[in-house]
Amino acid sequence: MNTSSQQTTRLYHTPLSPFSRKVRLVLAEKKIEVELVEERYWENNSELLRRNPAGMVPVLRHDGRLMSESQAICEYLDETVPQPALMPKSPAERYEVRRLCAWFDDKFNREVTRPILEERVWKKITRSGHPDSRAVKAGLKAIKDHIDYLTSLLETRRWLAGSALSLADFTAAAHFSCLDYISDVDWDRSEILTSWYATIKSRPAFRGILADQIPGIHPAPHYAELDFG
Ligand SMILES: N[C@@H](CCC(=O)N[C@@H](CS)C(=O)NCC(=O)O)C(=O)O
Repeated sequence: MNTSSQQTTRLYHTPLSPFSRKVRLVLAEKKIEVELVEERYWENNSELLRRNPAGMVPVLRHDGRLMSESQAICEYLDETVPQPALMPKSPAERYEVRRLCAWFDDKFNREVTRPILEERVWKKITRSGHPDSRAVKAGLKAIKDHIDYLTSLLETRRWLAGSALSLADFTAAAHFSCLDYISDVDWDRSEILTSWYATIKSRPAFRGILADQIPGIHPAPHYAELDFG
């Protein structure tokens, strides 16, 4: 009998969505088998609205539930599949992980990921006009300050939020990997950030997203290379 809680875990996602990638990385890190279903959220999609009234990806079907909001999903997965742990033990350390997740999902996304992907990827896929070079330039200018800030964190920490690998690293890596697909990260700006990304990118959990091929948008030559920069 196939009761709802025995259903296959399924992720409705979009390949170059940083929020989808964050959930894919966490599922892979925790070795949770998942079936990926690609969602074209920009097409009027009543099924997506039924699964998530906010009309956004990712949506995870898991444990008999339909779940949305990447941070909530990842924290749920971390609580229900505790190993390897992606949230630290103390409230102060967990605070720092959540602060950095919000940094990427709010600020970095607003200033860098979304404008650059919108202009360079989504307009092409949805055939909705030419890239606005001013918006791309603003994103590429903003990423410099972010790289400098992350470099300053990594000067005193092994991982972004402290001494242990955490959800903050996967959240950041999800955003960087989308930009790296189209070669929009100036890795020469920071050796320490490049080394952090090379380390996280070489984890088995990263294999799935490194194999992504978006029709009509070729990945940068170094995108799937483990030794780069
Ligand atoms: N806070 C949400 C953000 C998800 C999100 O913005 N997803 C984008 C794709 S990257 C989306 O589905 N956009 C469709 C829309 O806004 O209508 C999360 O963390 O899951």
